[in-house]
Amino acid sequence: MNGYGARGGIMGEIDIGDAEIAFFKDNGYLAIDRISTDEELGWLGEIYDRLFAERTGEAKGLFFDLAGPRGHEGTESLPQVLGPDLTFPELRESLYFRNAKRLAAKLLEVEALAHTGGHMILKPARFGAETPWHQDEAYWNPSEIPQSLSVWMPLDPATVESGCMHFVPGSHREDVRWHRHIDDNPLIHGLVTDDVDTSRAVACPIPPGGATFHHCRTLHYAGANTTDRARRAYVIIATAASAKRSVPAHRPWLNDEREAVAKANIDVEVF
Ligand SMILES: O=C(O)CCC(=O)C(=O)O
Repeated sequence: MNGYGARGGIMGEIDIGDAEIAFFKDNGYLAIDRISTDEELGWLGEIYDRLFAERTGEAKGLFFDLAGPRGHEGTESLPQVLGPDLTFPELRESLYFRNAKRLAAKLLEVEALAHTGGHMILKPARFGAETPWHQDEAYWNPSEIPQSLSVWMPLDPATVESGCMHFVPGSHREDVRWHRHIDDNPLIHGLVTDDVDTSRAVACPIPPGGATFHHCRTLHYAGANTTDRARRAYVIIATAASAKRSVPAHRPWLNDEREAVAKANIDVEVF
């Protein structure tokens, strides 16, 4: 199997079977071509466009450019909204959110999730920057070993040209790589690792309303958007109970960012 699966049930409830679960376990990612309905995508798109047009939560550090330095003037090339469900709690009742939670618990092989949150990443038409190779865990608390995955749903066609996801199969079984901030600028939140064999990478183009799942250690990347249409993506992060590390992992890039933001006197919380 190639990582593509999922069956639609009644009222848009999507399910996956043993083959998809086994594929995720082996490869650290999975792609399915349906997790929401076209009708719901229309509604989600309205909320999405509003959050970005209003730069929701910017003063609190919830809206910023993932690929540009904090506090810079000018158009964002990779704008992101954190916690859209804090502004619109009804997002948590969406078919997408409910399917994402249920399928995430199956893929993580847990009865219940400890936490689910989300963020939205926009690659503007012709201008959206690449999301460089990274592992999500590199952003997170170095004292924990998370049991977590992300569900990534595009609201527009996700193609190689518009910025679909790429994964390195099996990398979820490896360590968290050394990361640095994009352009070696700790005022840029986005992280990149140079320690990746891209010849092993697999691109996962999917239609709007499809989804990819990736483990928090899976190396992944999304290219720049060179098309005439925006590439909107809504990501849900699903986490089961995490274990504590006896010694925190060495991730100095996390402190570098906090220190750089404090030194530049930028009054935002770094998440
Ligand atoms: O949407 C993107 O460009 C990248 C998304 C990503 O890196 C993630 O969901 O972890």
